[in-house]
Amino acid sequence: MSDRRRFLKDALVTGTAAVLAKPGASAAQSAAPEHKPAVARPSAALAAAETQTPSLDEAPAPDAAHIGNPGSDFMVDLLKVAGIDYVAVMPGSSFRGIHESIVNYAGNVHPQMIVCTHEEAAAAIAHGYAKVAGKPMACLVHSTVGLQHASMAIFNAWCDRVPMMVLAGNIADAAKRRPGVEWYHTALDLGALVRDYTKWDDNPVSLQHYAESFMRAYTMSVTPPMEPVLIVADAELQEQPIAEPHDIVVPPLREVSPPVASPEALAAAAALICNAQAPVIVADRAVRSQAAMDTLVKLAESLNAPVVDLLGRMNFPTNHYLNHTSLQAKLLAQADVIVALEVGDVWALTGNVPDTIHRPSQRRAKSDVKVISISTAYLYGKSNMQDAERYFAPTLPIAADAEASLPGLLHAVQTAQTSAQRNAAAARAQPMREEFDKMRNAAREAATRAWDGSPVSTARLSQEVWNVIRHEDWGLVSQTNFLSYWPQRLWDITKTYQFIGGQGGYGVGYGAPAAVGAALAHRDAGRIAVNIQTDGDLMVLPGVLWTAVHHKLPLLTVMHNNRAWHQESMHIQRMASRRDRHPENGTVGTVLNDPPIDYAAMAKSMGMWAEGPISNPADLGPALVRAMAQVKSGKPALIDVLTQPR
Ligand SMILES: Cc1ncc(C[n+]2csc(CCOP(=O)(O)OP(=O)(O)O)c2C)c(N)n1
Ligand SMILES: [Mg+2]
Repeated sequence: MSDRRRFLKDALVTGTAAVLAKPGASAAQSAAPEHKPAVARPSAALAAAETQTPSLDEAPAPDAAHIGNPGSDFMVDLLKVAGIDYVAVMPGSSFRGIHESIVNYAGNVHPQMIVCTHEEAAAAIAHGYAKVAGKPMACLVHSTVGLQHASMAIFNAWCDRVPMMVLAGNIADAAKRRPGVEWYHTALDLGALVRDYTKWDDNPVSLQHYAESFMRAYTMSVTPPMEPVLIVADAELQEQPIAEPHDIVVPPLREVSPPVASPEALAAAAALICNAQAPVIVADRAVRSQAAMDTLVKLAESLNAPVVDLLGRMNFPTNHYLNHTSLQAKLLAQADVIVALEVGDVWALTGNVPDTIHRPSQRRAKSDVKVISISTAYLYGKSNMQDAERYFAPTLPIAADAEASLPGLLHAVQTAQTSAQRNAAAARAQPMREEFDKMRNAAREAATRAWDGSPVSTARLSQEVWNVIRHEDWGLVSQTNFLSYWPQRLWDITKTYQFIGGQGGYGVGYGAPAAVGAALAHRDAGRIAVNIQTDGDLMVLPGVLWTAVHHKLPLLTVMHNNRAWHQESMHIQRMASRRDRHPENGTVGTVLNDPPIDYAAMAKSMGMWAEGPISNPADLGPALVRAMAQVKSGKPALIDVLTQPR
């Protein structure tokens, strides 16, 4: 075993400080690939063209191949130590050192490259992956140009409180930049491009600095509130041999315990909750694990309190009699105590600003309602991006991670409850069950209304998809706000991994790549993934279909193809109606039907099995069965369905 491999194994097994041993010339050779490179070597001509140099003399010097023990091998070791299995990449020469190290030094496993056709896709894939895998992946971006492309997806992940390691190449030393492109692909302060929506970033100037900053960044990213972080990997650091390997100390990777609510705060919360006549629990980005979902179920059951799932995460089983999400407005209006768990917009639980001409603030809750808010929002925030929502002072604000605080909250409630309160809670069970049954039946009834309609209704589409996945181990990897939440209203979604929430920052273009990232994590867990995919979203980054095929992901994509950015049609119609001018012109600039897009042909062109467009709802079930056969054999498939707007 080479010294380097031993270092890595020690660090992985013990997590303790390790000193990088210097491999000599022979050791450098023993770090040669265990696996053949996954990509063909570029020709000198290609390399020169990529760097836009006028002469082949400027192509990478052959001696680059003989630099043993390059810094980028060490950078890849750090990814291994952090347990990062995948790095999403669109190639770019500012990180060619790391790219080559992943391919040849790591053999393209742990980490493996996920090949992307756009950096925004790379970051959004990492976003979707983290929400299923429960750990971050990395994306590697090409300095100024790559980071700007990735920025939209980093923003979504930041709004969504999702961890991600963004690594960006750069060439700090001006004297080492070749004339031309390398100057454009360097920034003095690269992190400034995304600093408004990353938790932390650094631009290390030595490998020791890199190691420490990498560990600091990783630790901050995975500590609630979880957020993307950026490390700039200087090209010189990547490409030069490590000068004094003995002197480099890899700091240990230590998990930080998340902030937990104090027993006093939880006792105060429990007293309010147990006294309530009409308590309501509202969960948003609260639940990350099945254990937390199970604890939330126990908490709700011990109170027989209805739960409103705002679906930032999959917080509460859809088939549980206390899931009263559809009754949100009525419940919040009647509540005397609201328990808000990682709710992004706590103000909106008691107030509203309607989309009317004067936008008056309105009250939607009782004037004396007591609000308990457990949230990491009290611990972290940035100024520029206005994700904080309107200021609200709850009765009892608790600065803590809801998931980590749930066991304590359950315990506090069970301890505080008097027998009279227990009896009052027990008496709520039957009415809650009846209300739940009424709600589910009403949803089924509503779903049948446009059952045979063509184009296909979103309810029918959702039900047909449910029919083909319900007996599999599956995960829904799309947003359901575009579907009037039909999956939540009709399906039994009982595991936290079966739904991943939304974009975070409502940036369109997240859906398709996040589905691919989530499908990657589901595949590793032996599950299939299903994505009900809107058309406007797919057109932002259609290249992710290729990535899904390239990496053989078991992902069923069902197009919700309403041939429109339909939400925007509605906005223009609303404007025109308000101004008393031609609402029928609301489709100008908001539809995707001239020419119509053939998504099946698009998918096939990238090697994906596909059918459609389907407009007769009776054809949908059999097509889905055929598509599922593909997916179950480990390949992605797409069905294009012409749908009604929502
Ligand atoms: C990056 C970005 N650009 C534009 C918008 C505005 N926008 C919100 S919804 C939407 C339409 C999305 O179309 P589609 O995905 O087909 O969903 P549909 O509205 O048709 O249900 C657009 C363009 C946005 N949210 N994000
Ligand atoms: Mg659409």
